[in-house]
Amino acid sequence: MARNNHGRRNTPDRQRRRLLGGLSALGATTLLAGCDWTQSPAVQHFLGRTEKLTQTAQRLVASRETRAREFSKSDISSFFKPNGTIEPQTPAYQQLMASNFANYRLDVHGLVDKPASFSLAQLKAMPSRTQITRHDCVEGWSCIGQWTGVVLGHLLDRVQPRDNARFVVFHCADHLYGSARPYYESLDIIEARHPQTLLAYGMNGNDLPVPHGAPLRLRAERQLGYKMAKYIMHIELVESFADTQGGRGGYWEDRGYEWWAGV
Ligand SMILES: Nc1nc2c(c(=O)[nH]1)N[C@H]1C(S)=C(S)[C@@H](COP(=O)(O)O)O[C@H]1N2
Ligand SMILES: [Mo]
Repeated sequence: MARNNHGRRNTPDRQRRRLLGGLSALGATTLLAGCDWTQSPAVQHFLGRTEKLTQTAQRLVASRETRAREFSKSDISSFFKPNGTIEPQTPAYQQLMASNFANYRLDVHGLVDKPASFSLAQLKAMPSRTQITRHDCVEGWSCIGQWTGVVLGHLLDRVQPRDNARFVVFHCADHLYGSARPYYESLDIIEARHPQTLLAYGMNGNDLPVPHGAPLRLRAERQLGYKMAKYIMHIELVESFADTQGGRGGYWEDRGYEWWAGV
């Protein structure tokens, strides 16, 4: 498996340490405050709950760090089913496609200190990762494919999200089923900074084909297929979804699907 992990990964670790530090500080304060009254059933109950809370939080943090299973080349599906939009019809996308995406630029904006715009060549020059993973669609089918792309965490380091940036929103080119507004999706910062979360420009060793989201699509390997936005045109960092389309964080979420779509 080709690996090229230069992405700075100290930031999520720092976040995790801060959270765990905060939790143990909470525990310590509770214990320090303890005198005889700590023997009362109510306080015992509270302490028990605090401990349970700490365990739950730790388990949650741990599970959010687990990696999706990676496969070998021989596992790659001979046919990977394209789903949803397979070729955006907007004039803007059609023009990009006609020039083989030479004029494509990815804008990153919103709650960032350094908004930026990247060409495909610039994205391809950034730290990349190649991974073979299984894609699970809510419709019940799965396919295994190999993806190559920029580690999203690296891109975030470049634009420097502000402290109040909680979600990364991916705005796409296509209007699925003729919807008035384009497809969009979102991840929280933890999922966005997961080492297997990529903005992929390559599939199975070739350029990402149009049916699979050219020139750039999300791979968030621990999530269901609908989270993995294809045809990404710009990326926005936000504090909440209140001002984005239906306000639920994604095209399908606005139509009733779960925002958290962990597999
Ligand atoms: N822009 C956009 N992204 C999208 C979709 C879409 O219709 N438009 N469909 C989603 C769904 S439901 C799935 S299963 C995957 C399909 O990816 P694939 O076409 O590479 O199989 O893309 C997801 N991302
Ligand atoms: Mo899907």
